[in-house]
Amino acid sequence: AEVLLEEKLIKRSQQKRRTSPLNYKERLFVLTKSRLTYYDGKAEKKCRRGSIELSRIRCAEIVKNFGEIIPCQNKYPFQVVYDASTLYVFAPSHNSRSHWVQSLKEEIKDNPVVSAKFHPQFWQEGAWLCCRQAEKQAPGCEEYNL
Ligand code: 4IP
Ligand code: ZN
Repeated sequence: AEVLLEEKLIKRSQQKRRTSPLNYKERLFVLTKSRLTYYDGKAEKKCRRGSIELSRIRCAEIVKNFGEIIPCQNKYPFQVVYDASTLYVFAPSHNSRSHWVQSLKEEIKDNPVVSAKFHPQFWQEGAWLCCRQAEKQAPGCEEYNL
């Protein structure tokens, strides 16, 4: 498939299991018309670690940060919300993040699953920093605009 965007970015583990570690990994992100996929570029053979069907994405947006420490090298976070998960990705520059968020928004704009609301800040240590709700699936607290 045609590659719309491709760049080395850093991602936070999605912590899908209760026992999942919280860590940050550099991955090669590839956006096509149908999927957002990330690969381990350091592996001997480029190895696919995760892939999200664009039709399942409910929200793609920057993450607002008010001075919380970002424990990885890239300081420009954005979020990809799909199914019951949120993937946090960290871009190396404002520009890079804008490209990713704008491209994702363009590709998901006709998705029936797009959310009316979202959380503008991180889910961290058991609560949303934006609204302090302590339930991961709690409804978004800010209007989402594509
Ligand atoms: C892994 O930690 C990696 O961070 C995975 O990221 C991540 O999967 C796992 O989270 C997490 O447990 P270890 O490498 O230390 O085992 P990647 O797939 O990029 O390697 P995600 O879902 O974030 O891709 P869980 O919760 O999915 O298991
Ligand atoms: Zn919130």
